Amino acid sequence: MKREILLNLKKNPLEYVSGEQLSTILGVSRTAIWKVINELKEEGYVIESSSKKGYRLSPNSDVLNSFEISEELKTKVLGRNIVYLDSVDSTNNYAKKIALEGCGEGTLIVADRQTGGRGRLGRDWISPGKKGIWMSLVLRPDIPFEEVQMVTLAASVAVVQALFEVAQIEAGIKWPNDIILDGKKVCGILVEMNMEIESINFLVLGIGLNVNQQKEDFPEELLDRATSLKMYLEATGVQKLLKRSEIIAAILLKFEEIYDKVKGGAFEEILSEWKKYSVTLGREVSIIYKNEQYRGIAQDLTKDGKLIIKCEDGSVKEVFSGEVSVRGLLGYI
Ligand code: BTX
Repeated sequence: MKREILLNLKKNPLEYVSGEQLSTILGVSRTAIWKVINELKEEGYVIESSSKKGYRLSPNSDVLNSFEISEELKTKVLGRNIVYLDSVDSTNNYAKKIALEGCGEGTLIVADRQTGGRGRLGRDWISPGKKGIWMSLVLRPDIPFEEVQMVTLAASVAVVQALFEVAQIEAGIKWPNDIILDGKKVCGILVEMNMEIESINFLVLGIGLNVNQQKEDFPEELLDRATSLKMYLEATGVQKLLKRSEIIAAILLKFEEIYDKVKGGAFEEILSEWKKYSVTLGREVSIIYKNEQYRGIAQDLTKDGKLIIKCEDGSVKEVFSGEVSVRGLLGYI
């Protein structure tokens, strides 16, 4: 019934729908309607109630659930099966669990809060309640494991393009997995792999995007290197309601398009898109890779997405992943 009430309220966003109308349409009592309206309010929907006129849904609600995402979704496969969780340790952990149980390609796990969000190399990912997008996609591509790096690069491109589409935000990509705004990290991507003997069983693509956080939502030590879409927009004088369901749908649509290119081996197209947004190439970088540190200029990417560095001693190195600092970004001087 919740779904039906929401659909009715959404049909005429600026007008009141009376309790009587709703009770006639749905064939239940006005008290039953009133109870559901209260539940919806508790979930975060902003609903104005007037004893004379009825109920009106404010378009300014940023509520995340399967219904809201499905309403926005334009993909063919990705996100067509959604698991929404109020709170979970990590959406990547949950995705792995249900992938092992056999869930299909494109299953989306999304949570309002993560209590044990993870970054790479065992690091934490701060994921406060109702403030960001903490989501994971289960993918079952038929590609060799050497090509998995392409999924990370493709996802970064999809996020950048979606942010531009939804909010005209121009973000950059710091190799290999950070989306950067104003020199600060706004989004991180974590791809995890489950292998069979020679092939990939499944991948979990985790995306953590800071949306509505304010300064006080970040721990002190992250303030100079982390930001949210809201903080960025406010600093540039833009007032805009950011709806997480809309952003998720935009990311999935962009990703679906580019993921087809990953599966079809169209790496050059992906790399050329990636390079448009890179804040790493051409810059002085410092990389810690396999316990060694290199300094030099990030020159280019290899055909399979490794970073090519021209080191200070003149040698050229190709790195698959690692800790990258870019001069002038995130504190590398
Ligand atoms: P990363 O290892 O590149 O970045 C982790 C580092 O980023 C942390 O050590 C900290 O310095 C900083 N950090 C932590 N939280 C935040 C934040 N909210 N915003 C900006 N910087 C932060 C990046 O790893 C990959 C993150 C993936 C997160 C998604 S969320 C959904 C899915 N589930 C899950 O557990 N992880 C992924």
